[in-house]
Amino acid sequence: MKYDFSTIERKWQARWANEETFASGQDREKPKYYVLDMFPYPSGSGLHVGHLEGYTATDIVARYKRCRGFNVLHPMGWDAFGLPAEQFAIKTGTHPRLTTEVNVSNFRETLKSMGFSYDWSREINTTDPNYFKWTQWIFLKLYEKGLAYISEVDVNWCEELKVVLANEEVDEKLADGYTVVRRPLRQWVLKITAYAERLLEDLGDVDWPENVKQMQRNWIGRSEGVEIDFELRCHRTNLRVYTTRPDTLFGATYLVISPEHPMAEKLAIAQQLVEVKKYIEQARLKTELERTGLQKEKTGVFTGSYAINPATGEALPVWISDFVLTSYGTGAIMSVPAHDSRDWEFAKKFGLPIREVIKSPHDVEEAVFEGKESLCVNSSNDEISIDGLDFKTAFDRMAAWLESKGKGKGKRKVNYKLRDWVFSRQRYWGEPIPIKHYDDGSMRPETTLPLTLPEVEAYQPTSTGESPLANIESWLYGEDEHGKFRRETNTMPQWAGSCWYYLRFIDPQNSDELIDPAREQYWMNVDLYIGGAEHAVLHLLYSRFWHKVLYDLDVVSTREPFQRLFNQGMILGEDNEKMSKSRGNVIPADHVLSAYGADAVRLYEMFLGPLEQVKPWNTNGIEGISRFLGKAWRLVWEEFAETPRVTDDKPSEAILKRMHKAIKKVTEDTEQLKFNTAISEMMVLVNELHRANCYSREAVETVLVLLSPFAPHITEELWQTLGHAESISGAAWPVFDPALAADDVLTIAVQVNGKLRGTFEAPAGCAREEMIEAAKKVESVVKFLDGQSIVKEIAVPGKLVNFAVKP
Ligand code: ANZ
Repeated sequence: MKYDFSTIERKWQARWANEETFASGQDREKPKYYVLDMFPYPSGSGLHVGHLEGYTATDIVARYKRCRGFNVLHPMGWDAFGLPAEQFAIKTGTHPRLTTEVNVSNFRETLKSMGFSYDWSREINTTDPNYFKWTQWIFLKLYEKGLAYISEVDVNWCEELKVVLANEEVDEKLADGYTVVRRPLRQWVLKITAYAERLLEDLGDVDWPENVKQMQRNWIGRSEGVEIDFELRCHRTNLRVYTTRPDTLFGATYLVISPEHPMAEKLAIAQQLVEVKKYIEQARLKTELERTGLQKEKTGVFTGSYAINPATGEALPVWISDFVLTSYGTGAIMSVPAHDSRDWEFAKKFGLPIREVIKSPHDVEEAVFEGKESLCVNSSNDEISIDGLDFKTAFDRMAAWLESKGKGKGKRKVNYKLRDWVFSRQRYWGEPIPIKHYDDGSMRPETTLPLTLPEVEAYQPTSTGESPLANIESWLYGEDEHGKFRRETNTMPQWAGSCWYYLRFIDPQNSDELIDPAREQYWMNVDLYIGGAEHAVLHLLYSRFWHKVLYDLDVVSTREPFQRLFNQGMILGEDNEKMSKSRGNVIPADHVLSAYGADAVRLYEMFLGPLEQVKPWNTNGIEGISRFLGKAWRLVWEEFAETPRVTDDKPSEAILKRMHKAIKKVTEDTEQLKFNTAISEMMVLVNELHRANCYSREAVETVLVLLSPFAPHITEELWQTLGHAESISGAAWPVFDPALAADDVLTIAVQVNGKLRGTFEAPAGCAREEMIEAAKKVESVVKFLDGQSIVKEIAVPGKLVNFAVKP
């Protein structure tokens, strides 16, 4: 019988679908395992081989865990709101719903032809009103808790197109020659900052890659510092700065405020006013990155005003510069040019004094010294001295002194870089925000959810920057017992739907609740979440935030949603570049699937290298995998045979040992997601069985079960050939016998100058260096080596070690 992958794969895919082989069980006695993919945005260009990497990995885990007796939840769905479908609609008038439907069905088709063991009865789509009803419900909970509010926020406004751009679109539009400015607009904002501390703290409870945790920590950006009030000369108010280095206060030689600081214009003295106004206007036209990029030459303008340094009593000039951010700290800083590089550059450019207050290894006029490990100098006045103190002690002393000073000159303050989350988009293709605005200025939640999208004529935003919903009067206006109202026209960002989808998979059809508590308690947390590193910050932070809100509402019982996270490394094109349409190096999944079949593609994706590594695709490499599948097939079928070649003989002792070693290796590697080495172990085993002419049922069936999570179709077919009526996906995972799996122990002789002086035991396959090290420690050998110098070391693996020595 020949191996015909396409017939076999189609046969089993149909069978799995008909029999709902992978529906998660209702048996709550069983331990559960929830393994989740980052669900895709169904784009028009379809799936490429890179997308399949993570999905193959989770599928192997799902199938492996089923064989180990777990009740497995392995679902798939679509993150289907978003810009591309909307932009296509603007260009062609096609309703985004239609585009989405077509794309979803292509995606689903490809995933099914990969043989992924999803429980398709749980498929969800974020654009389905039955789904987004609950996204809107969560929004209203946030609103009730005061975690959703309206604020004036700067948006990216494109002057020519008269639309608000998403951050992702800004570069593209600038490249096309459009003007983009920042302009304040009324926006919904979510108070994620209220959860900053918990978002940081609970990172301690999850099993995530350290680099992802670190990225989250950096994004949240907690810092401990002091707010210090500087008395302004000729003004009745103080200027409050935020510093993480109160230990450097004696070295503060000028102050800088951001161009948007409320005092900016007020501090400008008459002679400086024109220049100050000009500077503020210019800053408004720059993006945040343009302002804060480290390479950027510092710019600034002097206000003409002065403020008193509380430590030195000196009057410090107050400047305005755009490297100080409005939205961080107090939007004002004390500059210590000797010990902060931005301040140093600024001082050099504008000729401001530089004063060393941390002992520096070089002249601070020549270069900045940012080191914290040095001690304080030049830092004393009549009331306090911190000279000779280290950072931590000096920090505490200064903070305490400032706090104790008359009226409190300073106050300890924890700050976060994290900003509240701007949550509204001026778009059609998103979840409508379910809020009604009444004529008297009050707001009320929509009473019936879901609030669905009306049909519109055109998908273009209005010229005032509102979403196209603002043009649909029949939808927009209404009246109820509270009076006349206008609906909110903003929609939610694409992040919204993906913030909580992992919960809905647990109870996708529930129309009364977001999730049934008993189901939630059984299935949560997600045990393993695999996806791209590009989601290391925002998606994971946003969903952790919502999860914590739901936890506070008693909707979920766990503090964190995703217990273990794994980022797969990207698969590059054959040219070693990131796959992209513009480079023309994309390898569509469908092409390789029809040429080589799902089992070969699955194995090949995993055999490319360690899952976490970035690696290039190489179509030639699949050939080797196809040959391996042919060899696996021939364990059961000789090419022209009409009956399988499998016998009921007991495998030889040597084969049994080989087999149990393989079971051990494949099991351990699979647990650790080391699929490439698990596959090579199976390759070796299959070769050895052929070499030994071993077609014993016991050995062959072991290979089939081990291989089944990786190559489910071929193994399912051969399993059936061997007389099994039930799917191999339910077969018990083989258990290794530690005695058989253990390395053989050999007795090694130790000679000194050719004379036998002792022996020791070592595992077969022990490396030369290890043998030599062990030989030197054998008690009876030691005295013959003592005081001698070894001129030569000889190790014969598995047999002996000989030392040639001279006195
Ligand atoms: C004096 C000083 C001396 C500072 C020194 C640093 C080093 P993190 O750790 O990121 O919180 N800063 C404060 N507010 C700012 C703003 N709105 N825009 C730009 N910079 C701002 O950083 C806090 C430090 O960044 C603060 O401590 C302040 O500079 C600056 F040797 O104050 B520091």
